[in-house]
Amino acid sequence: MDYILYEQKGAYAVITINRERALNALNSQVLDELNATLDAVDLSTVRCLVLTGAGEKSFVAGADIGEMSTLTKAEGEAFGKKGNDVFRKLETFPIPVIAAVNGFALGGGCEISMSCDIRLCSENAVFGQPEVGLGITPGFGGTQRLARLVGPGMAKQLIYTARNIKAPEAYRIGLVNEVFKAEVDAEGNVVKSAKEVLMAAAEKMAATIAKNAPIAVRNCKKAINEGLDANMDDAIVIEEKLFGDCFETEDQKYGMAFFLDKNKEKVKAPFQNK
Ligand code: CO8
Repeated sequence: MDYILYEQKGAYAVITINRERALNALNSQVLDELNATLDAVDLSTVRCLVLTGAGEKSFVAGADIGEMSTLTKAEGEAFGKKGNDVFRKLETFPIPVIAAVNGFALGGGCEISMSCDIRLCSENAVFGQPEVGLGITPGFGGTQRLARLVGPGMAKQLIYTARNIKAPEAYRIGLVNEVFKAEVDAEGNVVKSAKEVLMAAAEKMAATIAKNAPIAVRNCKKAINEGLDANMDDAIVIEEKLFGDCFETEDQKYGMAFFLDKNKEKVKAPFQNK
């Protein structure tokens, strides 16, 4: 792989989009490699993913403008589909994906972060959908996911104006869950960069998620995702089925037996993904 780094760290893995010279912009090759990386994740051992961009400056500065600049209508639609297919794979990936947004998340960068389950960012993060300034629409799901995440009024304002927003505003409108600052000492020297603090927090969260019963976590993701696309009567049935599905798993039997055990001196053993 030229543009994707993959590192498994115990029960979670970190995927890094590694095209720092172009601020990790998404060209066809990056999208193909990301697709192949997701296909190769060992779901028998990996229980959560963290997605980030290489370097301190940019998560993903969008789809590759150079590559898009000469596309025909048909090629534009095909490029949109390529991105959408990978982003949808991320969104419906069986295990949770945390976006660790380290800087620019513009256009396709904002869109890929919105395909993840959870967004955390560094204090230098900048989000936006600048597409209408380039003569196109947000074509990797931005018109759909931004409206669902922050509401149609705010999404329309951001998309129509093409205005970028900084981390505190992204936090205020609910686009990110938490913003991480650099650690400085008493003299004001940076001890840990915002990216380092962000990655530590994202990986800690991934490890925490990975400790919980894997089948239950996967079913929660499915229930939330599929339920949000349904009316409440259907959504509650989706939840019931996925709830019922957890029973008779070894992890459910073990998790409940451990709680009910009156003699809990022993340490809780890890869940088995069974
Ligand atoms: N595509 C290609 N190259 C890029 C991109 C990009 N999106 N963003 C940055 N780069 C490259 C620059 O060209 C530059 O390369 P070089 O050194 O060879 O000249 C390098 O990265 C560094 O960038 P800058 O020198 O511009 O760095 P600055 O710090 O001055 O500026 C910015 C940083 C503000 C992030 C600036 O680079 C910028 O505005 N980038 C473009 C942001 C943008 O508009 N993104 C949205 C793109 S459109 C999109 O994502 C559509 C998604 C849906 C596609 C649907 C398909 C049909």
